Amino acid sequence: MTGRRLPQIAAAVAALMLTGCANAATNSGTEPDVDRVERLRVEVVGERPHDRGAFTQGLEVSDGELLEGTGMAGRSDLRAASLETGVERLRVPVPEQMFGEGITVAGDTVWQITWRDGVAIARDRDTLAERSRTRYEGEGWGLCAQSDRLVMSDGSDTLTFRDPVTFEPRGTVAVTLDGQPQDRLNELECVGDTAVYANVWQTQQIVRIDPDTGRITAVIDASGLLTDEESRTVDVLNGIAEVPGTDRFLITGKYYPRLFEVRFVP
Ligand code: DDQ
Ligand code: CA
Repeated sequence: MTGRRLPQIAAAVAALMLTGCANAATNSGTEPDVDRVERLRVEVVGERPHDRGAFTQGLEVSDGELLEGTGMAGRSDLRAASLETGVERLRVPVPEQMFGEGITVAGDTVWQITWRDGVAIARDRDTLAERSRTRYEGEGWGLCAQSDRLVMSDGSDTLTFRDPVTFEPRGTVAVTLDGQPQDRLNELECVGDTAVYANVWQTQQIVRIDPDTGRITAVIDASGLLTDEESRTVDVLNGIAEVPGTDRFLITGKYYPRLFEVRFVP
């Protein structure tokens, strides 16, 4: 029995090795390897103080302002500050003890979602005043806006697309790294319609996702931003905001004492 199977096993092993070699040959050839995941790091180009009392849940730059949504039941809010000076213009509370999560601007609306309350709040972009509310299924974590849809995370590997006006779901995509599910996707940042950045909960990693395929195209190591001393007083890295028209991003975290202006570089 064993004796007769051995040649088959040997043949299978040989076939596997040949497949491996064929792939290796393809990858080292002139064809671009579309599946290759870039490994990037952050280059700090600037920094400013960040409110150590802010449990940062959403971060986005809009019209020269930095919008920041914060969490924790009874303490959640939404702030708008000058990108130039850091001076805060407005701060409004999240009502009814709800736990604030991601935020994003779509047209003249700021959407602010909540963790387990199932409520998305639509606010006026200028006054940040609540205009309406809508309900959704499941948890709310991160949120960002493409030109014609919103992208939302819920702590799993699934991103849900939503209508930017009604908040109705319009489909989902499963996010993978080298073919394996990547869960714990948290704060999001849409860059154009072809890239969604997400920081991975409880890590110092940011991933760049192709929103149409769910494939992760880059893994960014954002560790080492805080001193050891500072690290002891913070929660997790959370918050990515593109500085529009530049190759720079603002990143921070929950209870972080500083906010960093960075570039993602090889
Ligand atoms: N999330 O932002 C990752 C979605 C949730 C973080 C919640 C961590 C604080 C828990 C506090 C307990 C309040 C029920
Ligand atoms: Ca963001």
